[in-house]
Order: sequence, then C-alpha cells, then structure tokens
Amino acid sequence: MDTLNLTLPAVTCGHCKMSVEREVGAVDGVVSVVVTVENKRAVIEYAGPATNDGIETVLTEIGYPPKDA
Ligand SMILES: [Cu+2]
Repeated sequence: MDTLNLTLPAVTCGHCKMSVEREVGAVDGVVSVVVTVENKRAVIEYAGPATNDGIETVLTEIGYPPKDA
C-alpha cells in the first residue's frame, strides 16, 4: 500500500471535501481518502491498480488539481 500526501488549493469547504473523498474513493484500488479543509491537504492510501499519476489525473478532472509538494 502506498500513501499520497497532496495539497489541493481548490478545496475551500466541506462540499469540496465530500466531492474529493467520493470521487477519489471510487477509484479502483483506493483504500482511503481523508481531506482536511483547513490546510487543503489530502491523504490518500491506495494499492494497485490505482497509481499516483492516475489519482492526480482524477483530481485534476474533477476540478481539484494537486499542487506539487
Ligand atoms: Cu467547497
């Protein structure tokens, strides 16, 4: 299992949190997604077939592109 720690600058409220957690949580292989609104951070645990690049692509597609950190 791998863990991704990302900053999502577009996260501003609880609805953003729910959207990211729902959409990323639906990716095959993603085990858990926790978004913290206050610091715009996302912690994502995943295993195959999910990939770092694939998860970042989904985030960008739903309007929350990660900032390289
Ligand atoms: Cu929001």
